[in-house]
Amino acid sequence: MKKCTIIGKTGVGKTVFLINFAEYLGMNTIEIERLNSDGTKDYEKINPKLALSKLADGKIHKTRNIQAVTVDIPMGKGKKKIQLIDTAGLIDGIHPDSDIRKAISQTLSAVRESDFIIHIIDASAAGKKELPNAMGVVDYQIAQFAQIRRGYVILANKMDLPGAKNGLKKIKEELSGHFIIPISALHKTGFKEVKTFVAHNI
Ligand SMILES: Nc1nc2c(ncn2[C@@H]2O[C@H](COP(=O)(O)OP(=O)(O)O)[C@@H](O)[C@H]2O)c(=O)[nH]1
Ligand SMILES: [Mg+2]
Repeated sequence: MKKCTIIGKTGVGKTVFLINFAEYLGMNTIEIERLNSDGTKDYEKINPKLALSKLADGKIHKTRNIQAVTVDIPMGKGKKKIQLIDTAGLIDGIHPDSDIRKAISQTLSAVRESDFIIHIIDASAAGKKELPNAMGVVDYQIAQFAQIRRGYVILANKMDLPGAKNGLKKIKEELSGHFIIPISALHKTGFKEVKTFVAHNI
């Protein structure tokens, strides 16, 4: 099964995207696979509404361990199963909490082993700050590095918020050469384009 890893700074909307996109693709229940720091795995089946309230509340580093959801992506006449992997936000510098350091190191291995990378940026934040700061310096470097591999897309999220249009313009200028799709993970806009792009590039 192909693996698609979702990366991006904490709070950009990775978990909301994962859950709402799975729901958009027709998953009525979401099976969440969680990798614990001791290497064991937990499985949980929940509906998307409950998943949203449990997993995405904007708390810093809520997603400490990698969570994966398997979805079907329509491909031509058939469909293909892919695993979407949520990650802990990458942070700059070395975090004092060893659990968070472990989660970040899990993120980096997930990136290495994935067939496709979805990189989410908060376009409303990018409208306010210089891009490397809005994205996080580590994320910014990943974006530069990812330019050399195929299977990489940037989602400019929170397009429903003020300032996001301006942020999107900055992201496009700064990261020209990348495929950039404006979305609102919360309001499920731009999802059709994401589905098409993933189906064509995985
Ligand atoms: N307005 C708006 N808020 C969003 C959107 N996507 C996510 N959020 C909010 O941003 C916060 C962080 O979302 P979350 O998915 O937990 O971010 P993560 O740390 O990247 O996983 C939550 O309060 C979400 O409700 C969006 O498209 N628009
Ligand atoms: Mg999260």
